[in-house]
Amino acid sequence: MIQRIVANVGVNGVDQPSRRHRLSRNDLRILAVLIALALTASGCRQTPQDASALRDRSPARATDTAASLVVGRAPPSSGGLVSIVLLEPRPARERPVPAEPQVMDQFGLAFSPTLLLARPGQPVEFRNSEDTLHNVRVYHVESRDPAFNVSLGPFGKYVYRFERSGFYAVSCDIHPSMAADILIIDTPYAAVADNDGRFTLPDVPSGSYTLVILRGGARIERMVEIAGPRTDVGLHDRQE
Ligand SMILES: [Cu+2]
Repeated sequence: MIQRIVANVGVNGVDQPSRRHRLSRNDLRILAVLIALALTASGCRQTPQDASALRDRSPARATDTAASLVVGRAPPSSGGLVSIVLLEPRPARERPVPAEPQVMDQFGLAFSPTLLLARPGQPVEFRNSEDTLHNVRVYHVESRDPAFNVSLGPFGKYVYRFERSGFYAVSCDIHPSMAADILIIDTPYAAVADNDGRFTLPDVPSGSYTLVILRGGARIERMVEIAGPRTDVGLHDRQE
């Protein structure tokens, strides 16, 4: 059952045969717990030696201003199973919530992408890019609390800021086949890998991080050092 956790999720709006099949609420709950555990674990494993070593290695925080493009490869998608990639700074650092919105579009009677990541407080812009009336109904999966339900006329848009972390289910009542998911996650660097497993995380300050890859019920984790304008964190070939 756990293998289905992130099954049937479209990646970056790329069409997949089963992209309109939303994750089940149980699947989302399990994945939310996995992600919470991953974040907690990566935050708790820091030792005093780690902290002093980092301080010694990064005088005057000069390295924080050197941003790197981080690329890598998670296990590729198969059967619609995709990887979610998280990069946790060690030690934890504050990073301002981006002012630019994440965008979820409605076009061709489908949401795009069907899995969107955003941070708490970051604007999420819902668009209707076709000459059809849609609505957007969103609720928090774990609590089942409704977030909002708005009507979106042709070429309309609506901006919402999610404050609570977790998975949200997105649907359109007018077109019951339309469904998507939003993951609100308070981690500075998170991405959905593409079908080949490739991911990019831009503007990552130099330093030590825990790289966490979640795919279905599997969790891959390792320490990485980010430095220079581009860092390739390599290929992860462990499937389970
Ligand atoms: Cu619709």
